[in-house]
Amino acid sequence: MKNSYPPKYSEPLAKRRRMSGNVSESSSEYTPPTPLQIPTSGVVKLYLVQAKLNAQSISELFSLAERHNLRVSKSQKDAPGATKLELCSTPEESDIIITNVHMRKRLERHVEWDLAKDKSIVTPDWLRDSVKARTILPCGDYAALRELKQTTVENCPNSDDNSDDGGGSSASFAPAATESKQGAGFGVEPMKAHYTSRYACLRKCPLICPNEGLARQLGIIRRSRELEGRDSSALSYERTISVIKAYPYILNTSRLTEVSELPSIGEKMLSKITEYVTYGKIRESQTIEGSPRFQSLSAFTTVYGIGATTARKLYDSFGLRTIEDLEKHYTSNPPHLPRDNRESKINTPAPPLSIKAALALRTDLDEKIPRAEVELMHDIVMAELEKLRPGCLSTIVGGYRRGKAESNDVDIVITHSTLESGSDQVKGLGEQLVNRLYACGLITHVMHLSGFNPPDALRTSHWDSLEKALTVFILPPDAAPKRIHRRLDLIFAAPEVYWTAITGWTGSKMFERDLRLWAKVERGLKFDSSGITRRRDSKQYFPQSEKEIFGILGLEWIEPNLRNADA
Ligand code: 8GT
Ligand code: MN
Repeated sequence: MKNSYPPKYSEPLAKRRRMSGNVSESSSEYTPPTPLQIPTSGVVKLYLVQAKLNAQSISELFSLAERHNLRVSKSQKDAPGATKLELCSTPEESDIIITNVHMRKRLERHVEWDLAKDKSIVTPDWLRDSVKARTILPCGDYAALRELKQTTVENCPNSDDNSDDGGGSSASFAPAATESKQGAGFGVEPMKAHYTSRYACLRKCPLICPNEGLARQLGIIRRSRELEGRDSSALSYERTISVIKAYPYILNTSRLTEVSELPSIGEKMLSKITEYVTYGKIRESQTIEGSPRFQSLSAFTTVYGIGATTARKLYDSFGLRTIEDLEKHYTSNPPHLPRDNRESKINTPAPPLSIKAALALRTDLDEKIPRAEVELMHDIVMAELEKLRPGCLSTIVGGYRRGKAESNDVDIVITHSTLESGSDQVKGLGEQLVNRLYACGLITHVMHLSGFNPPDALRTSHWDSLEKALTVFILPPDAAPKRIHRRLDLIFAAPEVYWTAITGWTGSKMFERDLRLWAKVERGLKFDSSGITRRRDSKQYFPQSEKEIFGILGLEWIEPNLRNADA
């Protein structure tokens, strides 16, 4: 196996290898384990940056890379194949770059920065430990450069490291050296929030920020990218917006240099910001806003069940331009149920919200909900719930919890106050409450009703820790002179996951995205609404307050009204 791959070694290395001989002879400290004798199912290509490595190490690493087949992850240990490590001669063709260089400037002498961001860049210990563990270990734990840690995680061939929701674990193979880093925040000083942080969950974003006008103009471009299906560009704008939302000073020309150094502000974003600071507006945002296509696609996607892809199809293939066109179209072409509906385990007499029905309710659903009405809706729902199952607890989450004066919908997390067998009290409650509210005339449609968690090997015992019901609600005739249909989301959480559900549903979206990313990249934890799991050994945490959650994640607690990281 040793000679199965003939890498085109660069001249100096070939010389060094000859000088130092075979690794098993020259390396006194390391005894490689017997290579696994299992068939290969894939190849992971490695490129070794030789700078800052002595001849012996280079030789050792080459030998390790050539001799071993590794499992991709522990969770795939029963898969028939293994992955073969292969050396390659250029960084371009590699999956993983191994280097002892820890400074950007130094690395750029060997690997272009843009290319480096597309790879996992790890220290030599990643290879040594992976071979020892006979598994491709999560690359993020061995990131060679701090500023490339996130992309190293994202590009790691280990699916546990790579997948946001994979939930697998490198468990017992995690090296002792990374123990403290992978801990659950206990004993680790919480990271202080600052507007220069790379993570939105470490930046304080008020509802209205000093540069709100700029955030909104960038928000128009973001929305347009989303409508056109340009998701990665949309995400770049989303990231920039969330950085601007946290910037505590009014932007002017003298601050542009500082802003250019903030995370997620590349050249393109800086030019938009400069344009705004100079002229008070961004030309592209104005052009987009005036564009008939943007106006039509925006209007179409306000209808529940119509996403960006459908909106483009209606515009491009069917030539529709206005909501009236949509109404005609869906009258003559009976609409399919939204995908969500068919997949959800709806077992309730309440009708689903077809696109036709959503069109009919559009003016209602478009109207914002003032805080007082959010509270009234909550009280009415909880009064009905008390009759059905006494002793439930609830928290209004989403934009309301973040202090928004008006919301687009109402999100409520519900649990039961009995800790003992509390999940039995909550299990199946979603369906019962929805049926009761429908029978009372308070719920008119149910779009989705189901357990929340996607199937996940690690979460089999967690099946019922969350259930959610996405519905349309209307106040009773005696409660409001003007009755408007409202979107109401009910999330039912077992008591042990009540607080993670509250944190997971408070938002904003970018804050949530980075909370999950931070947990994974910086703390070796998987955070979501149904709990916190340590990736190394699948240990689960069920914090009983929000501050405890932030503590476990090693983060300064940020109050909900400073989590407004989206435009
Ligand atoms: P708005 O309702 O006024 O528009 O504002 P919002 O309350 O911030 O938005 P939202 O769309 O209602 O979402 C509330 C929060 O719940 C967001 O942070 C979002 O990330 C989160 N959220 C969903 N759907 C789901 C879901 O299926 N699972 C989890 N865990 N969170 C979700 O919107
Ligand atoms: Mn909401």
